[in-house]
Amino acid sequence: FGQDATLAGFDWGSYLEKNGYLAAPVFCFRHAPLCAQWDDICVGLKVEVLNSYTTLHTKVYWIATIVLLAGYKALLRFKGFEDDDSRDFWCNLGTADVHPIGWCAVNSKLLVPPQEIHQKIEDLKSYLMERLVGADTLPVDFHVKMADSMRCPFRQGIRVEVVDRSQVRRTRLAVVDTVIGGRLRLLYEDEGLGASGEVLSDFWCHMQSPLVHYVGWSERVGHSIKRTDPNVNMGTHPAFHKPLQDSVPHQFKRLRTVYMGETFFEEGMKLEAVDPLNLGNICVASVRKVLLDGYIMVGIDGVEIGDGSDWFCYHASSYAILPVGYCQDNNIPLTVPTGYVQATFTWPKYLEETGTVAAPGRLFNTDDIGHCFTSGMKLEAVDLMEPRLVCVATVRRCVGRLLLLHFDGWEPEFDQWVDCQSPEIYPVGWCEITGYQLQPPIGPEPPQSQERPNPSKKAKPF
Ligand code: MLZ
Repeated sequence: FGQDATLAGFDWGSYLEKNGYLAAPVFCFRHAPLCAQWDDICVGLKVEVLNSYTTLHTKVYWIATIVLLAGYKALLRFKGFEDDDSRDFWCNLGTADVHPIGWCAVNSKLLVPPQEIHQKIEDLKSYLMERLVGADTLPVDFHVKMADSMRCPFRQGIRVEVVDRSQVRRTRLAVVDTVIGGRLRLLYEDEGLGASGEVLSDFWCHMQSPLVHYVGWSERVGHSIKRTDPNVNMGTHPAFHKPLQDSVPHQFKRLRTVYMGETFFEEGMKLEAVDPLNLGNICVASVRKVLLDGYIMVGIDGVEIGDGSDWFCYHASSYAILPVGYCQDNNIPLTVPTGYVQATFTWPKYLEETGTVAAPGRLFNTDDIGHCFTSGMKLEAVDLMEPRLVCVATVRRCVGRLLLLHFDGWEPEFDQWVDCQSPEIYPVGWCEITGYQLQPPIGPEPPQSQERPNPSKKAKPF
């Protein structure tokens, strides 16, 4: 499964232009390469870019102006075309042969205008001087910074603890097989290989994902972990060839410290939580167990299997746990336990009936941290149910720090709530830069139905 957007003929530039879509700017994505530098990248900047409108045999460059930005992609217009937009072209600032003004001079490259303009410009030298002195351009270290921000502390053969996709309440030891753009392809170390040595199942996540941890984490916080079956041998797979190396805490993102003193989450307290197996639903939920370091196990009320196998671990600072009443206050449909009706469900009644209390609101990380996403913006987002797939997506709603993402061309059942700082969402053009495959929209948008995702339809885990 999975398609390659480029092979499928998908092109971000024409997709956005044709439909008048807006892309989320790079500076919205804190973990994304060049995020910190992006404040200075704007429409009007001038660059030196490869000029392919020439019959010369050597590579030559010409000056262009950014006329539009979409994530990492820029719509460029060569100097000399001025108001003529017929030759505008998209290029990815992260990958293209595009440089700050002055780069050609320093690197002994030729600045040659496209044929047509050449005839119009009498004195090239004074033309360039006039137009370029003091022009805003890319920072000189743009490509160096880009390369820096692509560095990653993970490589093949590093062991981690990661959620077990067949039983989400526990973790399992896995080994990094591939790293692309900070996303890790993980192989469970006792999954076994197929008859011809092929991998039977893998798991993808970004290195900053809350689902992946250093070796020893589960034991430390009291999370359950599957014991590795010593009889399974992965030895023939390249990821297992070299001696494995255990990952350590500093390779992972530090979570905000929470104080678990006098008042913290307690077993039985009620809350609202994003259903880990149906990320478009926010449900009535309970704290099932309190672990260490600010982690809690949460169960969705009414759908629990009963043996705790579908409990899910969330950190107290997670976007995915919310105080009771959050959905109502924010006009989000709350998924209620079977036997209840959304229209008549009220928290006070439910708490009374179940003899439980709501988790105190101050324990939740619902502070408005501020972000610059708005609904309608396009981006590249991981389908967290099939986390290998990075897809063309749209921000459908923004509520506090939560974003409801829609996958273009897919039914609304596939929509997912994510954190605005999720490491699994990327600016337009990220796949192209990292060499990750992008999933294009499948067909046109399905007709907008009024129906909500059906809470009883359990998606398969991840
Ligand atoms: N196996 C799945 C893939 C869905 C991927 C959707 N991504 C937005 C299906 O076809 O149902």
